Amino acid sequence: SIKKIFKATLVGAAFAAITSTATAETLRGASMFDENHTFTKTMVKFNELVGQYYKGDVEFDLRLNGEFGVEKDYVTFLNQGVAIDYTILAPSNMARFAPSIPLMDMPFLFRDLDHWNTVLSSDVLSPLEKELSDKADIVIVGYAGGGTRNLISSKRISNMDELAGHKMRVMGAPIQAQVFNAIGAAPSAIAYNEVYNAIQTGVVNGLENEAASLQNLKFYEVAPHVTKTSHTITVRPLVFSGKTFRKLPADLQAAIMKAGKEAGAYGRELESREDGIKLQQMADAGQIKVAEFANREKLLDMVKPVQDKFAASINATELLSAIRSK
Ligand code: MAV
Repeated sequence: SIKKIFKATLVGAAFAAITSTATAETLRGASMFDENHTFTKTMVKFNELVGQYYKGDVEFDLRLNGEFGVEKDYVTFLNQGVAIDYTILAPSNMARFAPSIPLMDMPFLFRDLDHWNTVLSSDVLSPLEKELSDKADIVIVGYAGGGTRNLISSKRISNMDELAGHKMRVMGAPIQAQVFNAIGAAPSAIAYNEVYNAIQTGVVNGLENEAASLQNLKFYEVAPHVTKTSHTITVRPLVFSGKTFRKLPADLQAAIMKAGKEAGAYGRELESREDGIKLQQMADAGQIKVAEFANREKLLDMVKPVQDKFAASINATELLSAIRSK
């Protein structure tokens, strides 16, 4: 609020007069969605918690509705330390900066929500966090996510025959295209903010996404068929630019780490609980038609060798077995 900023400025100015250093920190965040999406709610929660845990002055400037672009832009901004300071990112949108990070959101990585929860409440992913920090200068402060990704298409895709040659958009990481190729589809990497148009103009016939984002961005208007392949349970790190993070006072860094864990847990609980509810809401409103995929087990068998090969290529064979055996 203006009042709060004014107050913070006054306090800052008075203090600066004595020490000539202290001013209130303003941290800018970005969401591709409006205030109803779980990512936005998770970041709002994060802002509140940091405010509680930090004794000094901190302001948050969270920009919504893709004002700063989409995740592939955010990752560049965080890497360079420009435009924004924090956001929530799909690991598969960070591949350009840290090739191994998409391992954490490979399709068919998690057996079910219990497995996903166990992995995210362990520290098994820490080698990937380290690589992200070393190579991309991006710090993971918590884990949101918890949506289940399904096929979303303009035509019905409910079995292997209908999937064969199906033109669909995937996220930018090569492993995503490899997985969907392996199951017979024809994937192409398209920026998220171009997907709606690409479907409308027939460049592709669909995408894969989770209920929260399907509902928020209304992809169902051009792709009303949802096929429950349930191929991915999302892992969505809440991330900071290392360049910003290092400049912050130690007690603010500590508040961010604590708030990040808690806001992430809040977001995971919310999104995983609402996932089925949102699908039902869209079905009830006549926005989507939901079908089961006839051969889900078969997809799993086809994808496993692709996962193994990817893990081997990034020296993460042991890590992949550690995740699988959780
Ligand atoms: C969903 O909106 C989210 O999982 C988001 O993190 C991804 O970037 C997006 O899908 C996508 O498919 O690119």
